[in-house]
Amino acid sequence: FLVQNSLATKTFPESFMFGTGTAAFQIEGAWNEDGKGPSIWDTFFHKKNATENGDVACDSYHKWKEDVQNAKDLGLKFYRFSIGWSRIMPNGTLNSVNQKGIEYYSNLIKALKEEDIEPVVTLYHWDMPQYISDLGGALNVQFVDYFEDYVRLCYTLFGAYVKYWLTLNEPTIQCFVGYGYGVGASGFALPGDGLYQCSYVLLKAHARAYRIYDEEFRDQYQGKVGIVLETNWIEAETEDPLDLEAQERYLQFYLGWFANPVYKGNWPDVMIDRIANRSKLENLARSRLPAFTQDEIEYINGTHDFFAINTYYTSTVSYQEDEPIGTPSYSNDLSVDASTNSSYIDNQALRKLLNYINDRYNPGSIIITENGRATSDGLEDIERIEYLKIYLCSLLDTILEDNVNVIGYSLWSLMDNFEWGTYETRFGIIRVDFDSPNRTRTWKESARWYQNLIATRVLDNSTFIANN
Ligand code: PNW
Repeated sequence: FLVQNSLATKTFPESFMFGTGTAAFQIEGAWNEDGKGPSIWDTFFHKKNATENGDVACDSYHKWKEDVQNAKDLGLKFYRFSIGWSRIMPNGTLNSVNQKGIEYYSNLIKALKEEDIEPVVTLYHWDMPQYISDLGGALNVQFVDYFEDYVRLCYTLFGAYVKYWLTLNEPTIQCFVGYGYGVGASGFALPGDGLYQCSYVLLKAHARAYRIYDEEFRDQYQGKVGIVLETNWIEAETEDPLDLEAQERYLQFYLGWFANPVYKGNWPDVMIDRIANRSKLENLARSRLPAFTQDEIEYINGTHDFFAINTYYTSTVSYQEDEPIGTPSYSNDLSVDASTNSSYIDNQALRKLLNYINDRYNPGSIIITENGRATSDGLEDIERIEYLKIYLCSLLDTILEDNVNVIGYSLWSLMDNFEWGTYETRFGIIRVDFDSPNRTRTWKESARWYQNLIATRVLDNSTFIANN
């Protein structure tokens, strides 16, 4: 398809913030160094005896100065990274606090501040301390208390420097992978119950983290706190009302699952109703979706200072008959026919999604905390640049034409990293040589392109005509 000429050379507002993102487990390595305790992802790959694991990754535990230098040379306004809970609290609790781990993040944060790069800190990007998982992890509601202790320590230590806190990264995926379908840490395959219990506990944990900041730190530090949610844009296969209903149901089950409790109060009605009905038909005494009390609904509702969204692709959905009652699972509860083609780049996806979020949840401001695509190895990553142009063009239309208040964009990722099981899936704008003990970093074409975009704020699509 053609990118319209009218979209050539549009300018990002002066206040718009460009950044890149990473996550502790995916880049740090040094999995047991200087007192760090194991996280569930360390255990997961060690147990599997996988050939690939996060033991060294990009070795950012040792090479963080070079990473900060790259962030500076790119001209980033902010750098999103995560704190490894088990690096600063080896068993996840207050009886083990690791000074060396604290030093690592203090040094990183201070170096960023010195270069005028805003640290945007994810408190929890899936790497739960193993001991907390042994106690039940996100299936044990006491997780909320452990999380409180951890986040309070982070706010206390780093609150003077950090103005943007992200409580949880993509709880949806964590609940799917770790507690629903068991394909990642901690490996629980409980598709009809576990993932809902996980979501119940993680929402309470997020809300607690937000409230703690509000009550104990906000006056002093004036930072902002939010949760990072993720969804593809969901497109209906046709304009048929049944397909449109499937589209909306999917969005409610996927994005609304976490967004509704935080931005409106309680689970989406369609989830409450459908899961309750199916549970009844399964002869259960109560719904597999745990009920929030009125107090809990109010405690969780409003725990946001912005809407942080990760998005990568478009999925297409169409209507299907409800799955028969039998094996309880999220996907049977949802009962839509969905498919994703990750090589198709939809030039309207981001605009539609951002407008949907704005209309539905009215969050005041939106930050794109992840967007990007993987390419095969190499420095000439033209496909990445094409993808970025299309998504950023869509983003600019949203800001300039639709007046949606999107305040920042965090490209995933600063560098190639451990994509939760493989080093082949390369999301970085900087190449990492995983065969070299130095983990040598080399700028790709896209890094130079992004550097230029940040410097000029001008998105130039004139050289970009067609794709696919
Ligand atoms: C996100 N999906 O994960 C994570 O936040 C990152 O850690 C990860 O590296 C990045 O996206 C790239 O994959 C996702 O299946 C994993 O829809 C899977 C999905 C979405 C996001």
